[in-house]
Amino acid sequence: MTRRLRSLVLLLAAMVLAGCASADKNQPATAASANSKASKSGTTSAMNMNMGSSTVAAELPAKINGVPAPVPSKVLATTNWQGMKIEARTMTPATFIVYNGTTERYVRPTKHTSFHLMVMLNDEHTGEPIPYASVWAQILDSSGKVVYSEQQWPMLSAYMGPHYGNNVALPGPGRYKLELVISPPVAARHLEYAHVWLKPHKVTENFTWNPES
Ligand SMILES: [Cu+2]
Repeated sequence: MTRRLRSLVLLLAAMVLAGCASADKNQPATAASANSKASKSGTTSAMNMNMGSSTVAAELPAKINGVPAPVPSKVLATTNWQGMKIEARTMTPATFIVYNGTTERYVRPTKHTSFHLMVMLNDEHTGEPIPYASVWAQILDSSGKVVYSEQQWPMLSAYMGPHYGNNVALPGPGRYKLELVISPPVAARHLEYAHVWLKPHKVTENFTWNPES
């Protein structure tokens, strides 16, 4: 009798433990599926707001490895090329490290640096960054003179995600023209990316640079 009772208690304990464990395991999956259901159906907009952008923003720490988040200032261009979302924007000047496999070089902003140029290439359907492309950026002043012309580094950032960028020094405030040349990603592709981004693509956009604004 006592033996039976003990084994029953053990069995119950085991069931409770197993139940807890499986509940824990299931929780993220359940929450995730609820998330996707909510966002797909779009029935509860308040829920969507909570689970959407605000959640992402709340998850970002103020500092990562001692580095504070950069401050975005201005969108210079945004366009779509065969399902690739192209966005160029300025950020506060940034220090970054160019690592070539054996040596590393720090690139620091100077007093002439106007902003950190970031070009983001993302899949329009999934939002995933598109790597292995290359980006050349050229900036012309209002008289048509080239004041900046450089290849953008493929860059990694915890805050901004993978992007293409560089620090840019403009001669001063004024009206400028940004010209980007996006070259096709050099990579093997799954079939959903067949027949797209096969030739270099040019993006041209005018912008005004005013450091005070
Ligand atoms: Cu960057």
